[in-house]
Formats: sequence, C-alpha cells, structure tokens
Amino acid sequence: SPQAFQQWHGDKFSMFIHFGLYSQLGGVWNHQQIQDGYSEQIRAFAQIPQEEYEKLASEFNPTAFNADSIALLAKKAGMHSIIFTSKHHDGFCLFKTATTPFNSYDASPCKRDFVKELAEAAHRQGLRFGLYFSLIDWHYPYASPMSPHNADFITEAHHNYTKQQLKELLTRYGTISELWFDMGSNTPAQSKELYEMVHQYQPDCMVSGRLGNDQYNFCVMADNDYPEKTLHAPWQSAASMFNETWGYRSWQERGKVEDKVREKILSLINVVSRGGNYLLNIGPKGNGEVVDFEKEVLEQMGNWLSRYGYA
Ligand code: JFZ
Repeated sequence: SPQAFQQWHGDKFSMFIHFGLYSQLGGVWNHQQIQDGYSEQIRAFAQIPQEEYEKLASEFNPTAFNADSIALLAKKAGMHSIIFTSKHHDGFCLFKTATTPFNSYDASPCKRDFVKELAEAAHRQGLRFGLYFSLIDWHYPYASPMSPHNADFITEAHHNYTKQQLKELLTRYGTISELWFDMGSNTPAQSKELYEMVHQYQPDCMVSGRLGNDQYNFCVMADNDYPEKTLHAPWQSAASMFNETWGYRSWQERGKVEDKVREKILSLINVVSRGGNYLLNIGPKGNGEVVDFEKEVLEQMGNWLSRYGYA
C-alpha cells in the first residue's frame, strides 16, 4: 500500500547485520585467509565439508551478542530500522524453528533465538525490524543446485521448506518491516506465492526485488550503488563497510575511521538525496561483539547527522 511505502521510505538509513556460524571463522579456514568470495560464504569458497561446517553450530555461543546495545547503536547512528540475516546461504537458522535442528536454539549450546532478541530490542528502541532470508540453502538436502536432481529451479520440497520457515518468521516476531529475499532461482509461480504469503501475514511488509520474477515492493541496487537516473520505483542501496565482505573478516584492513565515515556519509547523501534508502551493514564477530571500527563509524555518522538535526 502507499502507506507502507511511505513508512518504509521514511526509514532512509538502516542497519544491515550479517551474523551466523561463518562469523566464528572470520574469513579463515585451516589457518588460511580465504581471499576469494565474501566471508559469509566461506563454506562454499573454502569448500568446507558439511560435517565440519555443522561442528560450528555445536560451538556457537556468542555470549557478547547483545541485541539491546546493537539496537541502541543503530538508534545513535540515526538509523530507523534493522535488517537481520535470519538465514544465509549456509542454511543455518538464527531463530527457533520446527523445520530443522540446524538452528541456533537446537544445535547450539547458547539455545538462543536471535531473531526474537533483535526484533524485541529494535521495537523497544522504536526502530522497525526486517529480515534477510536466503532462497539458496546449502544445508537443505533437496535444495537447488545442491540437490541430487540438480534442478535449474528451486525444488518443490525446498519451496515448501521455505514457506514453513517464512510462516514462522512472519507470525512470531511482531511487525516485520521488510523481507530482504536473496537470490534463488524461483519459478514465477513460486515467487508469486511467497510474495502473497508475506502480505497475507504482514500486509505492510516491503519485499525486495531479489525474490525474482518481478514480485517486489522495492528494488535493490547492486551493492553500494545508486541509480544514475531517477527511478520511479521504491529502491534501496545496500552497502557493506568493505566491498569484499558482509560477514566478519578478522584480517580485514580497515584504515582510518574518519576516512570511512566520510565515504559512508557521502554514500548516504547520494542515496537519500536521490530518493533511496541506505542500508549499511555491520558484521559482528563470532562471539557476537560488534567490531570497534564499525561501532565508531556508526557513532560518528550519528554525531554528524545530529549536528545537522537529523538524528
Ligand atoms: C548477496 C549474498 O550472496 C551476499 O552474501 C550478501 O548477503 C549480499 C548482501 O547479498 O550477494 C549479492 C547479491 C546480488 C548482488 C551482489 C551481491 N548484486 O546484484 O550486485
């Protein structure tokens, strides 16, 4: 609805969080820095066997992950919503789910539902809360392209699995401001079904264009990008702190905080002045701690915004 769009458009500046089992590796496997690919996709780029990757779940205990301080950081930065990786390509669910034991509540010593913690913390701070959800799943046996059938499209079984998880996500955590579906090869019918399902449970939830087949409420620009021409559709620019990764990378060269603040404020201005929403990512460490550099960047952006009366 136009009202849902207006509300979403009003967010302007939001926090993206990439956090999962991969955060524990920080871009390192077998004592090697994995240079290829994003660190959140290390399972694929370092070709980690499934059993080895599953062990990470049994060690996952992010005691320093504090949803309230993350929500407070977002608020201080001048952000109006938080988008969290409920499930990335590795298939590990950061929420309690009946669909698979491969989740942070059942497979990990922490027994925590991070979607719940963040949804509640965001709402307590008056922030909106949305979800990243991967349509690719490297853990689900009937997923494409991992399935033995090696289907070109998402299999019916995988599609049903997605629907069950989405129903949980859309009904248990209060208002969901947006669903940031990430690329999968849906059939047009599958995309349409997911699109309609989201609005059945959350009428005002904005759906990302990466659901595919033109079933969307907003377009996502290529990472860190903005359109050259005026777009007549709602759009968002998602940005990582460093172009090579969204998930935590322990060996990242970060440079000076001031330089990053300048770069990201410029991006924020370029995006928002053209009518887009700017979604800036943080990648907490495996223990849940926000990287100091990223915390400082966000705090200084917030200081800049509040100096001019915007936050
Ligand atoms: C996807 C994910 O594969 C990645 O791990 C991360 O979560 C990111 C936010 O989203 O990666 C993409 C998808 C599309 C583009 C770039 C990266 N694109 O269209 O430019």
